[in-house]
Amino acid sequence: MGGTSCDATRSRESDFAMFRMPSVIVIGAGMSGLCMAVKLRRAGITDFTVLEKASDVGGTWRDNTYPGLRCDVPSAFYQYFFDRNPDWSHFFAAGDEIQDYFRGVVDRFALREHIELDTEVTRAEFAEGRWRVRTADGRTREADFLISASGVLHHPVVPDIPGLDSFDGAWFHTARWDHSVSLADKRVGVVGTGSTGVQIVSELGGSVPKLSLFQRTPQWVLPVPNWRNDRLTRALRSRFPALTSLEYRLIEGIFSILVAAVTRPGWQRTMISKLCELNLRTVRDQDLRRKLTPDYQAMCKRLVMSPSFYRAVRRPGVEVITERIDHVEPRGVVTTDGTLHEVDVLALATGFDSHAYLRPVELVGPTGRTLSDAWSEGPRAYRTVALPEFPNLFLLMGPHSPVGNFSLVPIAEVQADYAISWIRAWQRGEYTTAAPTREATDDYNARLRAAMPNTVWATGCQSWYLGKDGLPEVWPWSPHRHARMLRDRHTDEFVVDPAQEGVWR
Ligand code: NA7
Repeated sequence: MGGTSCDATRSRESDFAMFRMPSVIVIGAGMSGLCMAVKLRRAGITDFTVLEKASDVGGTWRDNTYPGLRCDVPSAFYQYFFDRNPDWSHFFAAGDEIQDYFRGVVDRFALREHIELDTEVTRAEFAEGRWRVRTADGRTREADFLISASGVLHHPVVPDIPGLDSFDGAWFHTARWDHSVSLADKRVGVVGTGSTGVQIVSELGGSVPKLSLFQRTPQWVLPVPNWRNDRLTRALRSRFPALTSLEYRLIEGIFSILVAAVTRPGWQRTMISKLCELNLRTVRDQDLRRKLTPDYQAMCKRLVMSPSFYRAVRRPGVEVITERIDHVEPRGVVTTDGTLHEVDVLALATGFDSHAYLRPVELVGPTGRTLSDAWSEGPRAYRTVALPEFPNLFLLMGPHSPVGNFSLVPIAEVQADYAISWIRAWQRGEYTTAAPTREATDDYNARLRAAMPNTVWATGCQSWYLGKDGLPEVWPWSPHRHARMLRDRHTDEFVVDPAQEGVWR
């Protein structure tokens, strides 16, 4: 390992350590960026700025406003543990309620003065011991630390369907829903049957004159009911906050069954598969059931949770179309069998580029290495949170984070705590610049890859979990193991304060 040891650095710098106040720039004011901001504030760090390219906070919950939007993780577990809301209206909250929660976080933790909206980061370069962050308005800001919190499912994938631009009606990606288009009396087409497509169909099926669902691959659906939290429950939670903590832990425990099911073969996997099969059997129409039957294992794609999808597709006016889309023409969608499916509005529920991460922001490390170079073979990080040759940079929701059918919120909290522990060490004068070694990063990634064959994501289906090489790009073990892994800083796996440029490896 190049560079001096932490202890040596500490003795050299401890005299002024107590007085060091770091400056921090966070990219993104979504769920993980706000989490980081609260953790910084609570750590007594005052010089931090969250740069957000949009004109509001909330990330996913700001961008997605489609009909029927709900989180597919129960609200009691999709919230910060440090800010538990007793008032969730339903077991699975609707999108606007979650967005309100995140806006509320800004007020409850007095973050407003730290957030710069409409400020898009275009480039960040580490030079002379600091990050220089350039924004689209031409300004450059400097900071000791850079935290990437730019989200996982952020860049919508708009498929290259021939003729799409010739369509006479309105079309849009579901993450850019055009609310100026009234759906009353409209024939609506939905392309895609991930969680988004399923939620839209469950909401609109039967309430618009015609709904055509263009399904390329059927999904396994777990029918988890979405009950309303009555007034008494909410009052009790408010009165006894320990109940919200109990509920959080209880749901976390239930989710560990799901996590076990996705990460290794066993009774959990069998049980969830059986529940999905039983749910499918509620579709009595043999032809429809055949169309909706997947030919891969349950959970290989992200498991869809819906108590109402199979009811919705049986409603009058709803059609599941399994012929592939050939092209779009002014009146609607033409499938490969030559049939024209006339629609007035076309919603593309076609997912996101889950491997884009920070990009198109260009990161440049002290050796001149760029993020595009570093990730030419696909996104790889050190323990999900850092990158070799990019010192004083921490990633939230970075490559291989445990996002497979789990709540992203506790993951962001663990990763933010890890970043804080490094920043605190910096404050104590233990180091000035630090980045993980390439060896430690390679070792860790080799262990990850070796564990992938056990996971359900590797059992033979296409999904946004898979990388270029066909291997899953998610965490193959339990989220608890991820939390344990980040409990310690593992300073021996870092290059700390190299004597000269160029020894970051
Ligand atoms: P997903 O889960 O990535 O689903 C995208 C869907 O769109 C999926 O059914 C795809 O079919 C389909 N798709 C993509 N491209 C096409 C084309 N060209 N033609 C037809 N169908 C297409 O995205 P979601 O927005 O539903 O969910 C994203 C996550 O958000 C979700 O996992 C939750 O965590 C919340 P395919 O299966 O690839 O054949």
